[in-house]
Amino acid sequence: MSELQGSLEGKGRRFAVVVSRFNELVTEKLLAGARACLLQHGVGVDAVDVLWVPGAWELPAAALHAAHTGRYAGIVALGCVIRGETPHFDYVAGEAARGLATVALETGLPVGFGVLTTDNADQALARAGGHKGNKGWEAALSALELADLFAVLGEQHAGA
Ligand code: INI
Repeated sequence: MSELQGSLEGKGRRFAVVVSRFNELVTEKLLAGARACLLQHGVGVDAVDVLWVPGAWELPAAALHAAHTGRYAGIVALGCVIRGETPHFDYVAGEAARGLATVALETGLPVGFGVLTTDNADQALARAGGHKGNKGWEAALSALELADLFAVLGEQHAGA
């Protein structure tokens, strides 16, 4: 029996952060958290590409294109969908989540999910560096861990 868990070492790896401008007051804080997390875990400052998109709806397509470049060990997707602001909250939030999961499964790349879905702006800000932490940091952390896990699995597969 063997147990595997990816390390959080980011040195030598390149990441794309796709981030939406909609609710930018919140998403810029998610971006700051994600960037700090990647840099603190050894990712080079020039090895983080930030790709801005209009809204959460556009995140999956941008993540898919980033994945297809073959440049990245992982992708971090950041957005903020607030229920009070839109009757189509469920479509935007649901499709962003579904689309990002599809990108991860179809490309095999880790996609950290840092899309907030909240009832109001206060709940979002609390999760973007406020008293509930920073979901951008958490999404970057999961991308780092899975990038390493997938690399280890790839090496094992090559050596098998
Ligand atoms: N996009 C968001 O990221 N968050 C939202 O809360 C939101 N609202 O409220 O509508 C939102 N809409 C824009 C959407 O993501 C697309 O950018 C737009 O429909 C153009 O395709």
